[in-house]
Amino acid sequence: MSEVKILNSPAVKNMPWQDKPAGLKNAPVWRYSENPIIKRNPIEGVARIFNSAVAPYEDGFIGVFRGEQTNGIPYVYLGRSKDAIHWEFEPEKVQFVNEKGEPFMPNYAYDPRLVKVEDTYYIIWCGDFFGASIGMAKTQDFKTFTRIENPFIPFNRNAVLFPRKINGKFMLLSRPSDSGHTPFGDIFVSESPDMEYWGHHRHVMSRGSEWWESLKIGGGAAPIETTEGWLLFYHGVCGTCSGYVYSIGGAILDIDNPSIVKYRCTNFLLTPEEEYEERGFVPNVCFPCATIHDSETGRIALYYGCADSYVGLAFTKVDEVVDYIKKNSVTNAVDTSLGLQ
Ligand code: BMA
Repeated sequence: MSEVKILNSPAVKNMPWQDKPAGLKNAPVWRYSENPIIKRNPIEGVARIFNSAVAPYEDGFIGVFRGEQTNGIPYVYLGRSKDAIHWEFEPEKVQFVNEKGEPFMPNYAYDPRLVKVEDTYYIIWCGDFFGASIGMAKTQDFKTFTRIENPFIPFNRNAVLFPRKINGKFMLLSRPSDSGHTPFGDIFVSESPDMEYWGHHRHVMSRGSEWWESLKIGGGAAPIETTEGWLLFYHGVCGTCSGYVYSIGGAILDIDNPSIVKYRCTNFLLTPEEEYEERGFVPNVCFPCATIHDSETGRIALYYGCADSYVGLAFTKVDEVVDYIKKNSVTNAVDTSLGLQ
């Protein structure tokens, strides 16, 4: 095994973990035996929680959760946990305000990500800005959630922030789209000096290199900084005669120029195969949104939505997963370029 290390990330006390089961085949990513960790009807007025993001906070963990309300509209709910497995949710949805502190609620919000950059936590979601688009807010205390400018005009359905500035700029992965169940999509990266003005857009990687990701791809968890580059867990979608199938893929991006893909795993890392992934509100969905990772041990816990119905947890180790991605890497000239055209 190589000596790949997680960089610029603290050790995590109470890291959620389960050892690799004997006889695991294929990618070195294994499910938590008690999955799903969040089941149906978790909050009064919320039928399902899935596609959600968590982070270490104070002496435990905090998360922003996609709660599908009983009126069918998705919103963001806050949850806290001591062990990152058992979660307690606030009964009310997150109350967003504008810069003046006045209520400023999105019409709806789904697939939230939670990323700490320096001393601020950013929440990024898909919402409505005259069509599907990216919404953002910031908080330092998880009491006040202040909206910041929408980074892009419509349509864009999937955005993930890097956990530190690169060359002095905030960096955001996103997937330009249409407003429906978009049947296409590649990952791009954009940079900003201030989290308000976004530009220098670059193409990162395209759908289509493998069958399991032949329709569209999108950023998943915030990239993890490692000695080999940014480790990205993303989702890849293929179309079948009974609908889309969402799997989890892995790639490693260049540390200073993340539009350059150094390695891209030709195999999926996880694909729907358990009952809670294959059966639900939308069947056959594994949708990664966050990791908790411990720089001391290299352990990674991956949080993913299951069948638009539950939250699942899977584990891997940074050295094993990076080795697997490198060993099974297939890139093309578009992936490995700076992404200008
Ligand atoms: C995508 C997003 C996800 C969802 C997936 C499968 O377009 O809307 O929230 O998990 O479809 O339904």
